[in-house]
Amino acid sequence: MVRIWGRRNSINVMKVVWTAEELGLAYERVDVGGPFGQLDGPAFGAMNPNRKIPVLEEDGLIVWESNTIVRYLAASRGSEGLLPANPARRALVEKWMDWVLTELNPPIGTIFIQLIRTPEDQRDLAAVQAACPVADQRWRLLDDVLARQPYVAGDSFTAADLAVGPFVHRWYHLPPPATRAELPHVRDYYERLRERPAYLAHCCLPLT
Ligand SMILES: N[C@@H](CCC(=O)N[C@@H](CS)C(=O)NCC(=O)O)C(=O)O
Repeated sequence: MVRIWGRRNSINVMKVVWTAEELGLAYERVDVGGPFGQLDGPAFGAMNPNRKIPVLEEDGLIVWESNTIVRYLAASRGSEGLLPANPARRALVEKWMDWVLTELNPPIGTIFIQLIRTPEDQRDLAAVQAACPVADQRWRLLDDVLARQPYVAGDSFTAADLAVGPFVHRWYHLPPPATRAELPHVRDYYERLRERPAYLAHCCLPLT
């Protein structure tokens, strides 16, 4: 049985839970992190010395780093659809997973942490203002891609969408002064993702 450690409002936990659901896996999720704590304890530290969520546990195997967990789940279940075995086709999926970590997450993470997780009187609005145009640039790049194809890595739903999707909901629900450029293809993509029950149930949560 798969066990996923992490609170459900963590974007990286969402990605993993959504993957498990898309694969039809039986799994158990344990609330840790954020208000649930426990990341500082010795038991959690033995699983993940980074003291971050998510962590996946299966038959004695422990995996941390959400994208690696997504790849492990897809590959171990032989899901060619989510993660092709062919190296070239696989690279077209994986490059977007890395893009999320290195390009998309930093500006969105800054805006999210400041506007949602930081008390109003302690917010760094200059950091938000600096991050908004960077985020806009990242989304415009994706909008151009989605003008030519329905999913991030091509014509079908893949692990690239599992990495990008949770950010799309987050982006559309950030409050002012977060700004949002008009992005017709990202908007259509968001509607396409919302047709997937597991995306709606696990990634379209109120921002907390
Ligand atoms: N690169 C890591 C990032 C993990 C991470 O930053 N997790 C955050 C939640 S999204 C965390 O553990 N925060 C501490 C907490 O929840 O208490 C991954 O993709 O798994």
